[in-house]
Amino acid sequence: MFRSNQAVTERLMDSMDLEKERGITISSKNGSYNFKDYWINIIDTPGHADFGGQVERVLRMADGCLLLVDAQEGPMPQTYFVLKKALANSLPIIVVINKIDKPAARCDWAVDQVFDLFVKLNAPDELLEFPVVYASAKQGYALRTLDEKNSNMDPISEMIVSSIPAPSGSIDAPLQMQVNTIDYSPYLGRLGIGKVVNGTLKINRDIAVSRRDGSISPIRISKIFRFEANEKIAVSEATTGEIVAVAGMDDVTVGVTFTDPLDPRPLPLIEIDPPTLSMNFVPNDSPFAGREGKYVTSRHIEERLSRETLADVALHVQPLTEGVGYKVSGRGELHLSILIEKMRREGYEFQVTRPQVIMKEENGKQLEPYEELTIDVDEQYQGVVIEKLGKQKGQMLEMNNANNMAKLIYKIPTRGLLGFRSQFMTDTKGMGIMNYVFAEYGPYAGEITNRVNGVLIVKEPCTTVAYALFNLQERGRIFLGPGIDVYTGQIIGENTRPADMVVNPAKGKKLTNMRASGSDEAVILTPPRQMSLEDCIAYINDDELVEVTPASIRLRKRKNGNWKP
Ligand SMILES: Nc1nc2c(ncn2[C@@H]2O[C@H](COP(=O)(O)OP(=O)(O)OP(=O)(O)O)[C@@H](O)[C@H]2O)c(=O)[nH]1
Ligand SMILES: [Mg+2]
Repeated sequence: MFRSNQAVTERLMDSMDLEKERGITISSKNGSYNFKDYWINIIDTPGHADFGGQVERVLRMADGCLLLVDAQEGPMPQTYFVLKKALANSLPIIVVINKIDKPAARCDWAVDQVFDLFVKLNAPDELLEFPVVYASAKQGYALRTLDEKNSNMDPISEMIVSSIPAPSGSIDAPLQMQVNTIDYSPYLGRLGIGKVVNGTLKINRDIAVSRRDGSISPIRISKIFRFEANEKIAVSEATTGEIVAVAGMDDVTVGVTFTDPLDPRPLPLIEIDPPTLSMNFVPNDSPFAGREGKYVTSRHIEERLSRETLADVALHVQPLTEGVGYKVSGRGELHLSILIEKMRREGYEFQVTRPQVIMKEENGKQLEPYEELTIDVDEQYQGVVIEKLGKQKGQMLEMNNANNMAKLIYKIPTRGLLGFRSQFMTDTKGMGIMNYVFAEYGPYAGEITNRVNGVLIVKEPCTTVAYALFNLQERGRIFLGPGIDVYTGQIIGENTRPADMVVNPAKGKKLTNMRASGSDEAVILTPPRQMSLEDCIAYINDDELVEVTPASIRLRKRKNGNWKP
């Protein structure tokens, strides 16, 4: 779709800032391209299990799937998850073994692993003969067989044309288009994205909308856009099989159907797996409240959260029964922390509590969510990882060692994974890969301690001083540097002991007339431990909060907790 002189960035469809920064897809995107006489619509989905809610709903727009598998790593837990969803929707599947340029690529092995996965998921026999294409997305070529030479992606497009049927549906049937994704444009407001399943959608015609609650009411669509390459092009109508974005319905939500007012035929609602993790979002009541944020009231927070639930059906928001604030439930740590990060960048300021997994009760027994965790790690770090996972109540299901690498598969309570990622990255010096996916609800695994150490708490408002921090280093690990304003109750470090300790990070040296010649003037500080948003969320206890503003992330003690200045 691009002229030869056009610059095309890597990972073109990962257009959000956060996606570029983190190198992962967060939101599903649409695009399309021309191949010979065909117009091929593509939908990119996130792979990470925390965003699985999106996979469930965008699959409704698809007539087939490309299942991407790394030629060296083989299928991942999320491959299992997305394949399960694709099979449940009876979609034809093309397996793309990607990254064949990697020196350690093992294509035949990867195909065998995918086959095993199909079998494990009870795929119908006809799907077991899935078509396979080999590719290097990075170098821009695809191959039908490993021994051929080729320098373009045509084999994939040919395979799409030959193995994925054109959209079914009839232009003459009454209109049906279900909204599967929401996009937002500052000029047009909310856009509903979906596939025209039957009939034709036209602007400024009377159509009906069937909402999630079953009500049907008239509506007018003011604009229709089709996706060409990665852009939106305005059109006056869209017919059966096209994936389009429509403007004009301000409160459009995922799941609504646009249909014929004379013969309304709502499409079935989309089923979404339930959330497993929740956190409270409360207005900021720290001494620094309102200093850095643009939107700070509980009204602002509510408005923003309810806007998010319109677009993200895997997210649930309820007002708290005790106190002001909202209980926000989602699919995992990443799902919620991305939401927090998005809000913070938009100018919101608020506080969040320690994440809680969502328990269930069955026959009087308490059940909690478990994940299947897969770890690939250099053998030298295997011991420390196994030890940590044991403490987190993980049960090892499988362990395979080959070429100095260990592959570990665990079943572990979702609770046990909170904050584990950053620990894992440190323990394995960034050389490990971990992936997890929701497995099932199982028996409560017992107490899991998220940290054994107490914290260092600021006694009174002050500005941190290097000399004081230097002395505090002996007591624990410091989270911030000198010259920073802090307040009573703020957490600035971790104690080496289990108890909390109240400290004064501004305590200067007693001045005397006697000065040793310069030697004690300059102190050398250990660099502070940088805590990311995810680190902070995983770190706090029940009597603590993470204060989130556009400029800062602070840890603090709750006001009415056991702690006293
Ligand atoms: N060597 C090699 N690396 C590749 C190839 N394709 C992608 N990568 C790299 O793999 C990494 C992940 O690529 P993405 O396109 O973000 O993968 P993804 O499956 O979309 O990831 P999520 O959307 O987060 O699930 C990037 O660093 C790419 O540069 C390939 O053909 N060869
Ligand atoms: Mg991606």
